[in-house]
Amino acid sequence: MIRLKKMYRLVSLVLVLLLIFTACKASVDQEPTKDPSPSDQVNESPRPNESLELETEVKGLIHVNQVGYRTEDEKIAILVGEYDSFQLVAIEDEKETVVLNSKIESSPLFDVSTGDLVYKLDFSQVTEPGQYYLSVAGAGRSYPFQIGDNIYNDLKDALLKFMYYQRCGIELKEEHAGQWHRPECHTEPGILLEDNNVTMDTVGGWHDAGDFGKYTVPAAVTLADMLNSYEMFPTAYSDNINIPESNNGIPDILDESIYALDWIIRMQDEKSGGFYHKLSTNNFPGFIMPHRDSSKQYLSPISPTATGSAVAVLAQASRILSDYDSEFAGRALAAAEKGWQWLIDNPDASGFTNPKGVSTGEYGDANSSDERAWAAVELYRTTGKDQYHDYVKKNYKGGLKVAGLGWIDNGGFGAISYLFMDQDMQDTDVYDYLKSKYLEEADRIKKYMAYNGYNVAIRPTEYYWGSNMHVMNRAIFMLVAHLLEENPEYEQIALDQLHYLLGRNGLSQSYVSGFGSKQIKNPHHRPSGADNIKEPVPGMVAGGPTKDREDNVVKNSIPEDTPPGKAYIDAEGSYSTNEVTTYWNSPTLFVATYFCQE
Ligand code: G3I
Ligand code: 9MR
Ligand code: ZN
Repeated sequence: MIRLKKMYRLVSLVLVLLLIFTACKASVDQEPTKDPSPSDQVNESPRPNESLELETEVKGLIHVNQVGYRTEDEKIAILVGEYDSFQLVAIEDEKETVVLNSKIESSPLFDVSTGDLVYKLDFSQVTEPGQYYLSVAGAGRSYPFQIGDNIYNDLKDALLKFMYYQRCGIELKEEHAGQWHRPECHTEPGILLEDNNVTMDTVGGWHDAGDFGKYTVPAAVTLADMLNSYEMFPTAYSDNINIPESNNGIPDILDESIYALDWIIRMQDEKSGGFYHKLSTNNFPGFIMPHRDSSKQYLSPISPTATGSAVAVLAQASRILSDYDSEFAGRALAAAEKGWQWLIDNPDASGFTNPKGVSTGEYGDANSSDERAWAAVELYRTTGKDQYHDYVKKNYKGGLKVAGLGWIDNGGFGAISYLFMDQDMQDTDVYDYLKSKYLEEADRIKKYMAYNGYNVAIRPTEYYWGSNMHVMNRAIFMLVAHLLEENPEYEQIALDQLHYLLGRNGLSQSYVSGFGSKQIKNPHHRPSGADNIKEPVPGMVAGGPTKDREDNVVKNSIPEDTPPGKAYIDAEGSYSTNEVTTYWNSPTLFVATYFCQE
């Protein structure tokens, strides 16, 4: 029986490979063709009284951004399979009007990440604001979506408000949190794992994700995205997303950042200046509400990655906040410079691994050259001191890998900061090197896009745990490249990643709770799972499909031969595909904010 099973597997593997090869060959042989621009397509405006049979049900074959498209933007949907024509239907007061009836002329593309043969439906010429859907005879209809301006504003505010919902140590009052209000949690002092007689006031900060752990590096990476997006697009941020600090004269994104920065400062060891790696219970709790988690929280040892990333964001925060809160800005800089001294005193400190008896999130990373270089750039940009610039000039090639915008590799934050600091502070060699590396990587991503059926900027091999973070970090990367050297193609690639996240993907899944017709409903998020409220907390970005099948729910419910771009399940138990974290929201916030600017 087993031999038969193996034979079957082998045969099906060969068949699948053959299909992929022939289809790939087809798509590679066909130089990636430019989709016919709207003007090329045979677009007949519907003739009066034309009786078009419109599809009535969604069959999951027409993928759209389920929030919508801005009026002047390129508007493309992805269709799976070959069909004749498509109709764009306007919905107004329950009346449906066909506003575009177009032959499908785009060439097919085999998408390796999903196994789909896809066609592009281009309706960019339609700019009239309103509610629409697409209909393709035989392929059903799409989910509805908007065409309009400012259509990403609610998304932007919800992505930021999620950080508030992650706050630890305070009550989330109903006036701010609505139905997701909850009592204060984790108000006890942190206990030093290395010496249980020592406790520290480490109340505050954000729960990392679906768990209640508080981890310095991911918190710092989240803050870097938030502070970068504020530093680059300050006018796009409001003071009224209804958090306790709203309408205090400080943009809410900075108020929310201060809540986490204040906690990061508390994670500093008074004596040595190093930053503790995390504060968590020794094991993950069950699916309970935060205020029900009464287990002791322990401070795991100081680490170079925690210290480097904390120093970096505290130095950056100090320069941004100096006009708003000079006392806090001063405290942040003092902590940053003290932390830098720990880095200098501990050049060979080993990377963090979970101590014995601790099984919560590890965020293990043996290489702190990126965090150290990032810290030096931010300290230099804020203070102008040569000692920091000297470090950068010695270490930029190894430390500031431009693509690193995640919790493991984060030298890219240092590269961005260096590239955008005042010109008179920059060393020409460093600047020229970083800029050329940056644009080289942007062009690599651009080239790859021609071969990807869903215009998503990660390869089939890059669907790791938290793949949506990698997608949105590529979007940040392309926006920064566009800001470095204006290129509308770079900007479009960034927008395509937002389209992907909001439903234009192989599963027609909107990966953001509260947004889109097929939005995530069962995130691996303890408060959403234990609050007896049907709707999850809104504005949360799920990790997304992964190729590595790292939880039992995925293993037991998704067939092994599922292509990486479809290996996702909207199930509470799937923490490797359906958890949420502050540092998956923060890059999405950066990108959404860019496209909300007036
Ligand atoms: O980077 C390597 C890549 O080089 C290699 O080719 C690939 C092999 O597939 O693995 C990649 O490493 C992955 C790593 O994330 C970086 O992407 C690992 O497979 C993957 O297991 C690891 O997952 C991390 C996960 O914790 C388990 O450690 C996620 O990034 C990280 O977001 C997640 O973080 C958890 C916290 O521990 C606890 N709180 C929730 C949070 C989100 O789930
Ligand atoms: O809830 C935990 C989630 O935050 C982590 O990302 C994940 C992997 O470390 O672990 C989750 O906790 C599970 C634990 O690992 C195994 N027992 C079930 C726990 C809840 O799903
Ligand atoms: Zn808490």
